[in-house]
Amino acid sequence: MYLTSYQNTYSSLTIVLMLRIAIQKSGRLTDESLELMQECGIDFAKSGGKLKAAAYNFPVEFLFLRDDDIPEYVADGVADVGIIGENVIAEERPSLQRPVDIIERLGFSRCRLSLAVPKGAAYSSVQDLQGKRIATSFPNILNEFLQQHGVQSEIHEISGSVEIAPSIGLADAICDIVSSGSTLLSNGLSEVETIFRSEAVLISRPLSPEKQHIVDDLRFRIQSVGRAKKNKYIILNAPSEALPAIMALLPGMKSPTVTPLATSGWNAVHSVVPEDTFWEIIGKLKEAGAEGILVVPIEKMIL
Ligand code: PRT
Ligand code: ZN
Repeated sequence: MYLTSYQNTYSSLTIVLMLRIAIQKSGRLTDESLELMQECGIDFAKSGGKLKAAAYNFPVEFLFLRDDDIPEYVADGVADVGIIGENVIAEERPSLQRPVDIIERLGFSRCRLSLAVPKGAAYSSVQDLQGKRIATSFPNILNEFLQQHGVQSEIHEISGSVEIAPSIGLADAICDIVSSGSTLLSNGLSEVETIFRSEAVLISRPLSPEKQHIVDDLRFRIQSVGRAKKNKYIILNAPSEALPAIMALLPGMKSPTVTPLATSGWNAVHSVVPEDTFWEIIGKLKEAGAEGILVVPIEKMIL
């Protein structure tokens, strides 16, 4: 049923037009990028070392690449869009020959780019890095931050194992990606400044109207999946006299659904509650007289 209506929509496009999406071949972004495509209802077979895969039910083709190559491939038109860490596109953007924009934030692979110094080193502000050597794989982002703060440091660009640079005498400080902080800790470093916050993003080059139409459809699906993850569906029982107080706590998508129960004077209330205020609202609902509260995950949420 779904497939039929989909084919009707795209039947003239599938033969001639495919949107090429670049995805990291193997790394921290890979699993969640593929999972997102599946949640968006896009089916394809990814087998072993293959560099390409076409979807069966959506006009896209995946290219599996190293993450650092994705911005340039998108800029050059080898791919149309790509999923990449925001830190990578921010770093590479100044050297791209053609425009590439972030068109959707994807909410996974969150991390931060931070400055760190050896534990015990004197540090009170970024001014303390004046004239110091800083090792990093992100010289452009670091340079911009230092310029904003009027600090001149020696930036040493290294491509990996940045965290060992101070202990081997290569640098006085580092600027690297931090997630849990355990890598810094085990290398005797203290995080002193967060200079950039990153998450996975969808990037795109300017596209023809036909390809843009496919991107718009993809973004619509991504947003529906993202919205669903940020909300919970709740069902509860409430006595009629408690309904005004309960309804005031539950915005729902328009307003809550209220249906009478077989027991007179009681109602079932259905609504949607944002994940971030969920526990607070549940507490208030109980206080207002709600009982038998069921909480159900939402798969897609289409406004
Ligand atoms: O092989 P390829 O070039 O494709 O991949 P890669 O090795 O360059 O990148 P990969 O897969 O490690 O990371 C891809 C993206 O994931 C990054 O560009 C970030 O946007 C995001 N990300 C999220 C991270 C981390 N978390 C992360 N923790 N990237 C790297 N790290 C590393 C960091 O470099 C440091 O060595 O993990 C260490 C710190 O982690 P904690 O948890 O100890 O703080
Ligand atoms: Zn990489």
